[in-house]
Amino acid sequence: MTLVEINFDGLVGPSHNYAGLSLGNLAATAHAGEVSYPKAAALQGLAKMRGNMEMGLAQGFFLPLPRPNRRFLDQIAADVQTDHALIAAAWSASSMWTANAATISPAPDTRDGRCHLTAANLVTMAHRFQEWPDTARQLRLAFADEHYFAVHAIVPACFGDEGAANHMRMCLSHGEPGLEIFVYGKPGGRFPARQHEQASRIVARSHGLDPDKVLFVEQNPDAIAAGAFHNDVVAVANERVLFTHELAFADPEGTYAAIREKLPEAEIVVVPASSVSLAEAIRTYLFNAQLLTLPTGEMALIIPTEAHESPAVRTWLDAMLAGNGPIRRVIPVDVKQSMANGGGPACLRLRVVADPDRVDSRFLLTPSTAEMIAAVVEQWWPAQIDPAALGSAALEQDVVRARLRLLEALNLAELA
Ligand code: SUG
Repeated sequence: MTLVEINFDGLVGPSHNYAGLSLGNLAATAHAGEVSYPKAAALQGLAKMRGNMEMGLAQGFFLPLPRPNRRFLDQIAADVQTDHALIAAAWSASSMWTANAATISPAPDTRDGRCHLTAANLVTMAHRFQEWPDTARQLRLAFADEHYFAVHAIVPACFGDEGAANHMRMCLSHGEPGLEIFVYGKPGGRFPARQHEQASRIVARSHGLDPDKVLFVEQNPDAIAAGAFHNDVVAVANERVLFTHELAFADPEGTYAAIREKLPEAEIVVVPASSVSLAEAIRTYLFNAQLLTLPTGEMALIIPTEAHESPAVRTWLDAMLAGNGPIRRVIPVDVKQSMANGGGPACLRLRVVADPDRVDSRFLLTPSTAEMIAAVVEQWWPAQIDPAALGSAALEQDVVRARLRLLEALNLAELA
């Protein structure tokens, strides 16, 4: 059995829009009410996936969830004339950010030697709380083989859980046992702390992790107040490398020391605030990068173009590349449509370390599937959506049909 890291990106759904639903997510609130471009958004996401696949990396995807969500609309009894935010919530394409779909503990880390997945409850935001039943359904389909995978129900909804966006795994190589680092926030600040410490602890226990190979780390309250609503906005890890802003954690030195104690080979690359301020890190999403080990063994950082175009970030990255550090390549990608809602390259993917042969192959990207997806998106995805049109019957018909066409093309109509 060959364990590799598979990145499962969320395909951007046909109802992608800017409704300003996420308090504390500065990009999303800044773009509230703007016209969105679902077709361009989906093609940008697909281009990122193809780029990674062409570098020889395993690439998977998850399907957009059914929107507008009829079940949710029935539950909330919203009035289309007056309850705009609730209607927008039911139309949200937020499942594209699969870093929030679930938390994953790969087989080498768990007591029973299976890969454990817990769907995130996402209770803090109404538009995201509706995701988990359909997400769990999709996870159960993609990872159906119970000999290798255990898909858990959400943790009790009294404890907010935002999935892998607040979870990092460090190890010598993906297939070896790892150190799992859970990052939580403490409530009481300017913005909601979405990840509850108890949720992280419940996930760690139910995945059967060795308590010696787990860390629970508090996120810096100043980072949440500055707009880092998930830890993956200010830090990312891959194998033995942690790439982090100096203000990511409440106790940075204590965190680094605890990591080094458990993984002496850890390399911690810290970007000081004097080089890239917290505000610039959050504006550009430098850390919402995919830190990937290429088949050559080199590590590459897939950053959004917004980061690449920032003089402060660029100066720091150029110095990093000129030095002797573990990150050897920087690759910018254009995911501007997602970025405007606060979702960078790392938000758009869920990492699962597994044997691709054990995963339902309908969720794995190949060059021909990519072409098929692109053709469906080109033909059926709306070119643009004005948020004022959310709730309209004509638009509903378009987005429902578009998603069904995709499910049919991928032989996944059972998810309808
Ligand atoms: O939950 N944006 C998402 C962005 C999620 C980013 N994910 C990670 N950091 N891993 C969120 O805030 C905005 C939707 C709107 O306002 O229309 C939104 O849900």
